[in-house]
Amino acid sequence: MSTRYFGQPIRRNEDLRLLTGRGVYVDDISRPDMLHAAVVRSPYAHARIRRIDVARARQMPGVVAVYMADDLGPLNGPLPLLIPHDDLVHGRTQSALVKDKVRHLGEAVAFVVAQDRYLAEDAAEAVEVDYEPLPAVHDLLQALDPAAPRVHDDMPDNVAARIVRNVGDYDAARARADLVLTERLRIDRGTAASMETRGIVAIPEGDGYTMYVSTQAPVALRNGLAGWFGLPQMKLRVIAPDVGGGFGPKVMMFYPEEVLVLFAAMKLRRPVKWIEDRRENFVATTQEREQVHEVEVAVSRDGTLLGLYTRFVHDSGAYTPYGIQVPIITLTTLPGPYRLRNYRVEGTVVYTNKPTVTPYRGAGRPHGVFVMERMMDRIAEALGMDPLAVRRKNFIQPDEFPWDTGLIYQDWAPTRYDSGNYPLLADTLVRLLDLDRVRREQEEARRQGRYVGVGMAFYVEGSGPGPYEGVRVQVEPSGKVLVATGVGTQGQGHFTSFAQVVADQLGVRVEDVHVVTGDTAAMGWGIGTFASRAAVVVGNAAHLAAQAVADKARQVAARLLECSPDDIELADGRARVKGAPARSLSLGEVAFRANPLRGTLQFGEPGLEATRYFSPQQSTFPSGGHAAVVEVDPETAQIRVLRYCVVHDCGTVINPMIVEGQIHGGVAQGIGGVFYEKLVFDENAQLLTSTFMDYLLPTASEVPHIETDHIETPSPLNPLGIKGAGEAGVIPVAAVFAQALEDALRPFGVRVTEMPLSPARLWDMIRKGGGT
Ligand code: MCN
Repeated sequence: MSTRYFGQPIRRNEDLRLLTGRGVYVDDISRPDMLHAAVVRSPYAHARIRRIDVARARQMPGVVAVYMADDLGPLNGPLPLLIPHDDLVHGRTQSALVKDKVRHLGEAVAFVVAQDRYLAEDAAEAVEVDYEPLPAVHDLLQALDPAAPRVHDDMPDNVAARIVRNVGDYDAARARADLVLTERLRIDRGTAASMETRGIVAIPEGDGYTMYVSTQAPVALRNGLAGWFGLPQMKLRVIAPDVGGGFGPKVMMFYPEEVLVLFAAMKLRRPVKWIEDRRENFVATTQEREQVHEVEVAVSRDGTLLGLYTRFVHDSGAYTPYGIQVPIITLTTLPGPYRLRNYRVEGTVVYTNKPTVTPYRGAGRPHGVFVMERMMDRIAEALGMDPLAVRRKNFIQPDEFPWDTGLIYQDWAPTRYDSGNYPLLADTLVRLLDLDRVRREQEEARRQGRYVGVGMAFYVEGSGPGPYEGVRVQVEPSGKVLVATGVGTQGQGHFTSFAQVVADQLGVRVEDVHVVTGDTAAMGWGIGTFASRAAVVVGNAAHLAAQAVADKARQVAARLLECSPDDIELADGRARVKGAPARSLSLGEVAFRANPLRGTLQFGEPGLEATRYFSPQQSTFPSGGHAAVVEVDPETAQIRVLRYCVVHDCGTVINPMIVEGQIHGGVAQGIGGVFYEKLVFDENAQLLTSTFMDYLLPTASEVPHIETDHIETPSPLNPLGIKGAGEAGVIPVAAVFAQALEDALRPFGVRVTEMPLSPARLWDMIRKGGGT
C-alpha cells in the first residue's frame, strides 16, 4: 500500500458510527444529578418590561432556581461585539436576560432550572411578566422611515451602519455607457434549521467546569466564556461532541443561554442541561439573508460591463454581535468572476425588531451573486445577446491572476483572487449540461406547448480565511495516529479528510488515523469551522505537522537501522530502508523507541509528535458555475427541475466524494431558499412561520439529482493548493433558478426579482404577467 490518499474519494470514517446510532450529541450527555433548564421568552417583538414576578414559579415542586437579569449581576452586561468594524458606528449586543426592553420575539427574560425539563417548562409558564407592548419595526425599509419606532432608544434612528465603497469611477463609466439598466432585487430571511438545535450542558468538575455545547467554535467559546466569568481558561473545558449541523449560526460565540447554563451550574454546583426546542430555534438562534438592492449597470453596446452601482439595505435584526460581516461580504462578493472596474456601493444596515442576523451558509454571498447574475441577464436581454455570451465577454481571464477587485473587507483582508479559470468553468459546464442538446429539446418542448427554461450562474467566493489553526499529530506505540485540532465538526467529513492528509505523509492506512475535533483539552488553540476554512487552514496545518512527525520518524528510524534519514521511506505503516525492505520497523515501534528512556536515543522531545500552525496571508477564492433546466406548468405553476449541474473549482481536492456531498447539501439548502424557506413576520414582527408546517424545508423528493464536475486551479497561497468548498453549493442557486424560470416563462413576461419565490407568487405572475 503506497497509494496517495489525497484526491481519493475515500468513504467517510465517521459514517458507520453516525449511521448506526453511535453518535454522541449534547442531549446524549447525562449525569445522575443533572438539572434541566427552560427559558422564559418574550411573546412580543418589542415591549417594555414593567415587572417580572417569579414567586409562584419558584415555589413549584421540583424547581431549583429561577433567575432574572439582576441575579446575574455584572455577568448580565451586553455580550461582546465579536467582529467590530470601523463602519459600524452603532454596534449593539444583547444581554443574557432582558431587564427593561425586549427587542425581538423570543428574547430571554428569565431562566428556570428544575429537576426535569417538564417541571422547568411548567415553571417557565408560571413566571408572570408584565409587558407594555410597543409598536415594532417589522421590515427593513420601514426601519428607515423617520417615523418608525426606534429599536434602540439611545440611537437617533435605526441605522447601525452606512457603508460606502468606491472602486474606479462609476459616474465616468456611466457617462460613456451606451446603455444603463436598473433593477430592484430582494432576498428574504431564512434560517439554517440545522437538524440538531442548539444544546448546552455545564458540569462542575473539581474546581473547574466542563461544557458540552453544540457549537462550531469550541475554543473561541471557551476563551470567551472564561473571560466573561473571570475563570482561568484551564478551568473551563468545552467539548463540541457530534454536532447535527451548524451552517453558521452555531459559530456565534456566545449566546445568552451559554452564559445562563454555566451561571446556573456554578451557582447550584450541579450539572445543568438546556436543549433548544424547534420553536425556540426559530426565534432565539440567529438568521440571515434579508436584503434589498437597487442596482444600476452601465454597459457598452457589445455587452461589456463598464460599471455597477448598488444601493442596498441590510436587516441586521435587533443586534449586531457579528458586526456588519454579512453586508460587507455581499459587497465584496458582488463583482464575481467579472472585470468590474467601476463599482460604487452604498449600504445601509438597519436594526429591526426581528431575531439577530449572523452568517448562515453562504453568508451574504448568495445576495451578491443574485444581484450580479440578475444584471448579467438583464444586459443579455436588453442587447439581445445570449446570457452566457455576456458572461464570457466579461470574465476575468486566466492570465490576469492575481486579480484585485479593489475591495477590502478590512485592512488585513483584501479581495484579491488568487487563481481561477472562469472560461474553462463555463466550457466544462456547457459540456456537462450538453447545452446545444438542451436548447434543441427546449425548442421542441415549446412546440409541444411545454415551458422549459435553462438558467446558469457563476460566482467567486472568499474562503479559508485566517488567522490560523493548529494541528497536533501524534503516533502512538500501537501505530495508531492521533490528530487533534481546535475546530469543531458538524458533518463536513473532517475525520476523514484530515486523516487522508496525515496518512499520506506518514505512510499509514487512513483507518489508522484518528481525528479529534472540538475538545479544548485536546487542542487549546483554534478559531472554528466557518467561512469554508477548515480544509485550507486545518488541512495545511495537518500537512505541516505530519511532515514534521515524518521527518522525526525518519531520523529516529535511521539511527535504529543505521542508515541516513534520506534512505528511510515511510510506507505500509513502517519505516524501511529504501531498496532493503527487510530492514524495517513499524511506525509504532519507532514511536516507542523515540524516547530517551528506551536507551537507544537521546532526543530532547520524546515520541513522534508535533504541533504546527498554518496562518494564511489572505482568503483563497474558489469559483463555480451552476446550471438548471426546469419545466413549469403554467396552469398550476408547478415546477419540475429536470437537470441540475455544478462545475466547481476548489483548488486541489482532498476528497472529491466529500466535496460533492458538500455541494449536494448546499444546493439543497439553496433550493429551500428559492422555493420554500421564508420567515414571514407580521406588522408586529411576530413570526408567522415558526413550525416546519409553515416554514418548508425541501425534502429528498424536492431535491433533484445533482450532476457535478470539477476543475482544479490550485491556490498559490497554501502548500496543498486547497480552496474551500463548504458553501459552494448554496451560493448561486437563486440566480440560476431566476434565469431558468424567466427563460421558461418568457411568453408570459415573467420577471423574477425576489427570492424565495412561492408557487402562489409565480402563479400570480403567470396570470398577470410581469415581475415579482
Ligand atoms: N474539502 C476537500 N477539498 C477541498 C476543500 C474541501 O476535500 N479543496 C473537504 C474538507 O476537507 C472538508 C469539507 O470538504 O471535509 C468542507 O471543507 P471546507 O470547505 O474547508 O469547509 P469547512 O470544513 O470549514 O466547513 C464549513 C462549511 C460552512 S462555512 C458551512 S456553513 C457548512 C459547511 O461547511 N455547514 C455544514 N458544510 C456543512 N456540512 C454539514 N454536514 N453540516 C454543516 O453544518
